[in-house]
Amino acid sequence: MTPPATAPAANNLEAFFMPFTANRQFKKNPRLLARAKGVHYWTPEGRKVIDGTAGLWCVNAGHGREEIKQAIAQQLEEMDYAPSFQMGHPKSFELAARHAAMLPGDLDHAFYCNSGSEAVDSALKIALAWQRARGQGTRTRLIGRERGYHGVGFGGISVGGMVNNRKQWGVLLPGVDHMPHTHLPARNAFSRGEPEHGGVELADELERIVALHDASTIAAVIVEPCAGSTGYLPPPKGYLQRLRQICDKHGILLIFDEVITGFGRLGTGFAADFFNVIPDLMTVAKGISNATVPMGGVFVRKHIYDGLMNGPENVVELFHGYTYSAHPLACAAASAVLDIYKDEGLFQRSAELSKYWEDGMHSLKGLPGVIDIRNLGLAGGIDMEGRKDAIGARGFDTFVKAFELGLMVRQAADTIAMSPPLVIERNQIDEIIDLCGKAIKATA
Ligand code: PXG
Repeated sequence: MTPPATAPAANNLEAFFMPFTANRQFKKNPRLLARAKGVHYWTPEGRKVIDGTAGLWCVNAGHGREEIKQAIAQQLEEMDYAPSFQMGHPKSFELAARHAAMLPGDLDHAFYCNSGSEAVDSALKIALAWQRARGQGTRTRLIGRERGYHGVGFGGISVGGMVNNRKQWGVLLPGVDHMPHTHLPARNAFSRGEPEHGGVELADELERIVALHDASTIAAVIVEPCAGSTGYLPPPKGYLQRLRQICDKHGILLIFDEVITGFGRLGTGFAADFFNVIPDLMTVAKGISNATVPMGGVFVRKHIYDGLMNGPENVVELFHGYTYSAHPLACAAASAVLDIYKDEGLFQRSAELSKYWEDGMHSLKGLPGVIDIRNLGLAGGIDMEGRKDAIGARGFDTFVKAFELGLMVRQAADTIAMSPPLVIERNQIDEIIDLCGKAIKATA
């Protein structure tokens, strides 16, 4: 008998070309999520999974927030879409003013886009345009860092430092250089919070790069204040402060990629607050809208914005933007999320929980093959000894095992990273740590 058209195909997973996924492996043994509320997911069969990663570091206020849902629905009712090129809608200006008010220093202007990758490419373009506008058009070089993740646009992978994200795509942007990464396990293994050693000397590597290329060729330096995707690498003490000094000395713009650290992950609004270092440009995404509607942004200091407001008033100052820049639904969601962050004091909550989280993470020291544990704010990374000749195999098995046990974690090679929603409770942190420990033991 021919099955009715509505019956599931033998393998109806085939058509979706999944991002950053081993498609064939996944489709043989899929891990599906069908519902979410608070700090939990449920599989289509109804199995409950605790969200140890806030989705992909993005659902900071927890899943299924009614207030956000209502704000999006109301906006959809009022106006589904409006262009932001030579037109505007009130919520975009309102949101930018709210962001400017909560940002440190004179980060007073917001450029909106739809993802972290777009935010990074936008920030790099703003940096180049600003250098040119102030008569320093020879400054075209961009400096990133090994192990950095700045999304997947050509700009982002060029300044990024993850080999797998770069090697398939040829020469990338010309004129890019990289500072060394900040992971020094021999000196800093099992650090709690910011590692003690190497901060200033690692930042001084930027001086070496300046000496090689000359400051007059360098537009900007971009770093994640705390590297996320690569396995969570908090910066050693003094590192970011020193980078700021070197950039100031040489007229180089400093860009913080706060796609992960922004909106409360470190227990402050932004990493810039946590480290008391104000970048010239800051990229955000993820927590900006609690991942309900895709959104990203570049926050820009006053002198950068002012520097671009030159030339005749009728001329477009930055030939850059997206159809969905400041999409009304994204703006409505982002504004509702700000209310939640404020009303529930979630950044403060993240700060208060971070010590408990730190103790939980470090309680996994001593498990088989655990060679480093790091934490900062409400996130952390665990390095495991890999299997011989199979980099990442143990990490992947641990991720799968955790999911089977009812915990979602992230895996990068043989590192496990976790970053729960900021609404997590202490007993739920205990559960996450317990399940993570079981998964690590099971794959030893
Ligand atoms: N910058 C940083 C610092 C990021 O962490 C991006 C830019 C790009 O954002 P979009 O929205 O274009 O994906 C990111 C994204 C992981 C993981 O496993 C991390 C990200 C995305 C997916 C997975 O750690 N970060």
